[in-house]
Amino acid sequence: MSLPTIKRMTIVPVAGHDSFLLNLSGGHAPWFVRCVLILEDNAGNRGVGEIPSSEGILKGLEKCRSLVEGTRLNAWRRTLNNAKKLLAQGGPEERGRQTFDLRVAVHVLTAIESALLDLYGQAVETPLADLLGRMGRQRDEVEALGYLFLLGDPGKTDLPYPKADNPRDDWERLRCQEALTPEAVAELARAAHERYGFRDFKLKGGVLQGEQEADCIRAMHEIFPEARLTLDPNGAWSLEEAIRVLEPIRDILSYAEDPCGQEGSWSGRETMAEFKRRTGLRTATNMIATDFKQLQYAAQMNSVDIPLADCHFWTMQGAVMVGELCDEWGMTWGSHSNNHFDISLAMMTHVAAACPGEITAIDTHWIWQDGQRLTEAPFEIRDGKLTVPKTPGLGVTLDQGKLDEAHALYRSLDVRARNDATAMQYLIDGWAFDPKRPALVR
Ligand code: GKR
Ligand code: MG
Repeated sequence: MSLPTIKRMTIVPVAGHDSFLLNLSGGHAPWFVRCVLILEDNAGNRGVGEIPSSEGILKGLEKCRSLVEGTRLNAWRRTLNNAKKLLAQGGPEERGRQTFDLRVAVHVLTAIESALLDLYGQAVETPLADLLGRMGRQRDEVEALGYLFLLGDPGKTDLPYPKADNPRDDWERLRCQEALTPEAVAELARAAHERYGFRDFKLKGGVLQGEQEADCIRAMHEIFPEARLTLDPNGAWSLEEAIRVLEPIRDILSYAEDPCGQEGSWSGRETMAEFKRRTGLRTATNMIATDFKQLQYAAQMNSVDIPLADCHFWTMQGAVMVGELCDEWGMTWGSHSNNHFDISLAMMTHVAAACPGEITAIDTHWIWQDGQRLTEAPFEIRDGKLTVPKTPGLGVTLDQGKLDEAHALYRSLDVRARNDATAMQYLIDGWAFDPKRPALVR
């Protein structure tokens, strides 16, 4: 069967609004930037992909243009392979020590892969989840966790953070104001549960002293005793600190996400293995097993139980491969996230749907962005779950007007990549990132 040809590739950097979310890297700016890739074929269909944005990523996509335009959809694997080889010429890249991944090539490849598979799925009338992995779709619903953050007071800055002028519910009100205490975090959990029905929660740590963050977990456990809870300081604590902070709450913690990391002459995979051995707690990571080589060593060393294989930095097929390995090796697959629009939400849903075996509730920042959109009907989280569509491809329709608005916002800003230090400097004069010190501990 001869499938359509890719006629045009369009790269659209976009921006959206964000609250004052705190993490080890500082405080989120009032905006986040993403990049949307659109491929149009000569049958008039559009395929899309969404990834983080940076100057490097935009250049990387541009570099691949001639390898994508003019190719047939039948050859989507070859097209991806060619792009991968070209991008590899840039040499090895590092994820960096920030909470987010700084690599270029893998993100670029994922955008192309998503848009190609979206188009291919439309051409062969098959949903993307059914095309992924060795076995295709494994489930029709994907569980998400309530991903909570400690929040800075927007009133302490002169930055245009979103205001909840007519909040629809407590969640819309609370996500715009300071939350730095166990009580405030418990309120966020309650409000998120009421709106989205989450059963499990994650708290982003690396902000307060570890013991104070453990108290936030205790407060969440008080109101949701059945919930699977986790805390993620992005490796901010030393091994001894991680043990001191988390041992007392081990019975209410489902797993610990990157409790420690690289330290002196020890690698992050070594400290995490030691942490697991000494506490008996399960561990998750999006920092020390971020490619197949690292995953191999993490598995050999027994450092990690739950690799959080975010499709944006594993590729969609790569993330499902991790899911397949987890299933074979007796590990648990999960997905990490960063701020994202609804195209990414769809990508993550399809990927999670194709991972075999028992997976853990996926991370998503969507609840912080809910109300903004680039597609006509964003997937919804109901009863803590996302429904995997049965429609061909990614199952989303781009809303051109919304895309144009988000692009106009991007152009109006001089923000070209994520930077959490600037907002943080409103709270602490001269604040600078330190991978080993929680953001508010200075
Ligand atoms: O959005 O501030 C954030 C998170 O800290 C993000 O950058 C992390 O990559 O969600 C992430 C994580 O699980 O480490
Ligand atoms: Mg993490």
